[in-house]
Amino acid sequence: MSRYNATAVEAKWQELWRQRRTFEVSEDPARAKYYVLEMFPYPSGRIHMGHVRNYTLGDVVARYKRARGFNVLHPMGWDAFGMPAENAAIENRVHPAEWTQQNIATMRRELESMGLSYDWSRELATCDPSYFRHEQKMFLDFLAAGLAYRKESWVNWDPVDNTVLANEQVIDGRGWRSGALVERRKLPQWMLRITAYADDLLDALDRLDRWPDRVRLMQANWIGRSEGLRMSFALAGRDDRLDVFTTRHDTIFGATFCAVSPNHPLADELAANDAGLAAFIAECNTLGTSEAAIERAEKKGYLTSLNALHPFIEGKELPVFVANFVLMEYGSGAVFGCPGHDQRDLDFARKYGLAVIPVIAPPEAADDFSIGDEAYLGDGIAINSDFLDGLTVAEAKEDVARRMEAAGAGERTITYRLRDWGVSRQRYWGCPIPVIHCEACGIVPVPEDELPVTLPDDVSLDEPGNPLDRHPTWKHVDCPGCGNPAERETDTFDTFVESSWYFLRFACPGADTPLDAAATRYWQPVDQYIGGIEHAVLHLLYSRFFTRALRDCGYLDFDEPFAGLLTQGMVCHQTYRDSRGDWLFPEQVRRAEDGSLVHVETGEPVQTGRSEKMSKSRKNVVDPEAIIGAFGADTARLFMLSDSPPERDLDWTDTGVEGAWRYLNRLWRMVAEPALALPPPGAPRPRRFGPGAQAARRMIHKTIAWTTGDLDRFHLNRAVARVRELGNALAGIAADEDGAAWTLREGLETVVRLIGPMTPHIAEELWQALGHEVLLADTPWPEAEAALLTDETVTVAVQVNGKLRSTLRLARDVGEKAAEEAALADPKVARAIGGKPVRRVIVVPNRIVNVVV
Ligand code: ANZ
Ligand code: ZN
Repeated sequence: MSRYNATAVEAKWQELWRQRRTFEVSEDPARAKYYVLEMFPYPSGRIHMGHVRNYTLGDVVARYKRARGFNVLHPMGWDAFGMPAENAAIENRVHPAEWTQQNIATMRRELESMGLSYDWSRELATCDPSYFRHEQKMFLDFLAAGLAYRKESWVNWDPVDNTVLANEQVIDGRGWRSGALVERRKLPQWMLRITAYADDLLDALDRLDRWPDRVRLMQANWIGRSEGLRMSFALAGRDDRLDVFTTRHDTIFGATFCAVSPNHPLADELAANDAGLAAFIAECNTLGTSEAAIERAEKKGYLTSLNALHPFIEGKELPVFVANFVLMEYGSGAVFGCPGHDQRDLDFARKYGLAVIPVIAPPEAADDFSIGDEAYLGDGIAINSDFLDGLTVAEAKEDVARRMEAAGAGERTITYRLRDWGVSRQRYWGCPIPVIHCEACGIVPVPEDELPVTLPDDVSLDEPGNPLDRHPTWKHVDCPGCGNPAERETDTFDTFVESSWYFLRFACPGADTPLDAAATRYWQPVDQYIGGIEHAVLHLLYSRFFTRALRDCGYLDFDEPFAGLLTQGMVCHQTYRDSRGDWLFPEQVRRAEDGSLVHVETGEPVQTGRSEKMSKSRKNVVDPEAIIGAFGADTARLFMLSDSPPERDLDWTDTGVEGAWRYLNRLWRMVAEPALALPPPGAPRPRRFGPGAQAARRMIHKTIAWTTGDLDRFHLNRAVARVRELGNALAGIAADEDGAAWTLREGLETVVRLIGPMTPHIAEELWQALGHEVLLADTPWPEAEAALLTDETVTVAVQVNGKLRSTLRLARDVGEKAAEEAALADPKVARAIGGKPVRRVIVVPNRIVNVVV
């Protein structure tokens, strides 16, 4: 037998699967479906190890479920709009469309070389008009249903390039290209009303019992439901009032100031006559729009001339500040500050010399309680609080809420941290938003028979601003309503819009309508979704919202797009630096004779650093194509699966890869050159099995049961280990036992079938070598024989002439002959027999062997 040639074998089976359309599926109401999906990639250039891990995990699930008899939908496509294509266009003078198509071609070829069981006939790219035309139609339906609307919102504005920047284009507060300090500006933006579903999106998390708890918690925090009280404060010397939102109205007697957002109408009004305030507001607006940036910034305030009147303390006035930490978009854009019980308020009070009054104390310290550097956030009872004194936090809240409501100055409310989703991007390489602006008619939807609105090809990307806006002709159209000259919307969608429904389109990629009802009913929802934890909030939440919005527009009739979710860990690698501290690629490092690591060319010593997530910036990357070229896809897949559980991080090591490669070669020899001449496939089962064969059979069937359970629970590393152990166990079958060769075939076939989902090429090759004509990919999953799963051994007493001489552990039901042989071979029994001829052996199955001499 020749050595295992992974390259030739893998190409052969990939071609055969392709020719036979093995993984292409269609609706079949007679069969149960299973939809497994990996998060589709952005076509950035080449696949990386994170992709390899993600798609290997998905492929194991797909092939396993297929073998279990499910009609498995396992598609792949491309999240093909986005900024990198525009950046590449600027750097390399290549059109974003061309750059994207080239990358898709490269990455498709790479994925094909991994032997993934995709139904490629369903491939889609979101930048294709045949895809996004349906998205435009959905948007128009959202618009009609009030789920899409336009609103003035804050954006990052680059004052030099005169353009809106995405959050990731703001680096340390400056525009990524101009380096100018970024400003906050208000511009009309398209919004999707995700907040309409806030409660439902939150409540339904409880029912997603096949999602990781961590992801559900992150989504719950992101939605951020808060029950509180809207309180209105009278303002000294004015008729209008100040509304604040609080969740801690129990602390009202500890209030020592109020604060409003720099974007609050009151701040605006006061700034008109206060140059200092106007400057302060301008400074706040350079912070950028992200909540994280606001969270990180030093807390600052500006004291205004206003004072709010305490609702319960006659004559007590609270100074009103404009403060950079108050968000206009949350609650009512204003707060009362209680330094005793909020750390931010405490820091603020210390900075501006405001009083700190503790009003909640731990029960045991109620008599003597003061606040130092730390606000008291715990539970307790009210102190220094007049009529509230002695009440618990909950009771005090209730009392305050009731009194404020009775006075007509308060209302219990629920607020959410979740904001409506701003989907406008002032970019070229995205899906055009299908509306027209007419001076007379306002916003006019593009008529459906004019969809899709496609992008113009001839654009200049290397000038600042939005190329669609600058284009000489594209935006000029006649108004569909009145016929007068009008302008197209020049914003395109956030690319998260495309990824919010691609999983739906995979069920009916060729349909004329956005979704085909029958296909949707059959295939949806996704049974198992697999991807990175970085998408825990946005992508997954947007998809959950989109599904609900489509439901309400009559597209489908379910709520949750992903019944099961697996978030895989990262692929990590050790980091290396040279003596100057510059990062080195792994291939620039070798081991010197003394065992130390040195630079391949210079021989200089190399410092090794922690193992970290593979990233180009640290150069700790290994190119999947190089690994697949050298060892084959099965080796890469096996290594990805065997070292860590899927949800944990995985360390990529050369020795690990080599170990996987050696195992596959061992497997090859074990099956292709078996230790015994095997009976033909399907040979009838022998009637008797020797003890070793019987024990091996129990191991075979237990391994089937265990591995099946492991795969059902995603314990894929454990499944690999079990299959490897089974291979070792088969080596223990003695050649001359009853049923030995038959059992060896059963064992080898089982190994091949169980490892099939993980290393499909070598498994397919060995299945053929074992004499099978039906593809392994078309062969059902093995079933464990229940009888072989019970206690495999029994204790048998051995007597010589009626006297107990020894006990043996024997396989249950080994048969009389095997029991007799085992008894006679026992040294203690042999001593008792003392060389006398054996006259008779009486076997009581599974209990006693009596030797008569
Ligand atoms: C008074 C108070 C006293 C508060 C105290 C806290 C502790 P969550 O739970 O996240 O909803 N807040 C309200 N609106 C705000 C805004 N627009 N920007 C920044 N902060 C705002 O937080 C609710 C609390 O956040 C509210 O309760 C309010 O401060 C603050 F000892 O009111 B609290
Ligand atoms: Zn018009």
